[in-house]
Amino acid sequence: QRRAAASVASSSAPKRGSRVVTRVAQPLAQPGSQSAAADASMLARAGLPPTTTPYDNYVFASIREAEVNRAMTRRYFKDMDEFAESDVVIVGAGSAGLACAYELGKVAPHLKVALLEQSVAPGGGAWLGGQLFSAMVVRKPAHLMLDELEVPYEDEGHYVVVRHAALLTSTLMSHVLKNPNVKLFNATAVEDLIVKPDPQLGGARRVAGVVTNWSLVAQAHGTQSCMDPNVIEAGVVVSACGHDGPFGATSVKRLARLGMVPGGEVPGMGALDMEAAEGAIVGGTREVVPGMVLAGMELAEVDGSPRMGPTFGAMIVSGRRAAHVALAVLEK
Ligand code: 48N
Repeated sequence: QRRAAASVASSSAPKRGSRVVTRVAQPLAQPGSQSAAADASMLARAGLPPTTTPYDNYVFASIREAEVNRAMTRRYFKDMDEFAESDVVIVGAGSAGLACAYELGKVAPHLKVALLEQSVAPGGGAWLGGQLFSAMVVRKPAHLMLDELEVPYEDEGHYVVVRHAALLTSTLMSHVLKNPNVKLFNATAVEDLIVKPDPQLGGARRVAGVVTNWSLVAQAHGTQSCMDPNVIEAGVVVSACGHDGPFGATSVKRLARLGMVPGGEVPGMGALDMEAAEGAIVGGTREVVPGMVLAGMELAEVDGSPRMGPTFGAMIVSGRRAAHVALAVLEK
């Protein structure tokens, strides 16, 4: 039926150069194929000459509402079941989290990666670039990732500029989401950590997963009875929650409250110093506590390293580096 519908639509398209004649193809006798009649009567009512587009008299295959429901919910709940135990949980789908998921998909595509993003849309600060000025600066040599992703840019010598931040972010995201072993759970907040004593560490505590909830529930805990959170067990957690916002630096704040941050206190990110900041973030990307790797700007919270403002090379490279650190943790 689908093929028949397509052939009806294509045969009604006028041949190039022919007099524009709108032949109302006989719509397939299918429930809901109202577009043909709608096209003709709408134009007649408006007294408009018939127009001809490749999409005139378009006929969809029929569908039932329950089919759409099941097509979505079956897959979502299957994913929740499958990713209840993930090799890697990445908290935050901003530039660092996405770059980490991308790198894992490249070097270890067999690993099950759950990517958790509290917003409805992933991307974090990279989605819009700095302050809605949509061009994105990436300092060399981090631009090599853009070559790999075939994202066009303008070369300014020691840095490059992507004309719209969303071009980089959406391209990176599409590569990540093509990997069948990566599942993005968006609108889903990590609101706590799973922490257990690790016999291999002489009983010292290790991060072993995350506690999640719908973001709106996580934000409304104070007003709602506690809607029970969900949990995901992980071989290693990579946290890239960024440095501000209602959910910013979630993991660092939780580690601090649990008394797990090495040195005991969280200095918070330093003032802006673009020149120094990016190297500090990439160089500092590491397993901060057993079972948890920090990447991107969340790391600045625990190291006190300076912020860099709207330049994104360090986020990309920190995320990629975090992937390799996470692999090393899994191999221990
Ligand atoms: O973009 P962010 O905030 O974080 P990064 O580290 O990926 O990139 C940082 C970058 O955007 C900058 O801040 C730039 C370079 N500016 C620096 C500066 O000097 O100001 O992405 C973090 C993502 C966001 O999408 C959040 O919504 C999400 O993580 N998130 C969470 N998702 C799930 N659960 C949480 N608890 C959570 N917390 C944050």
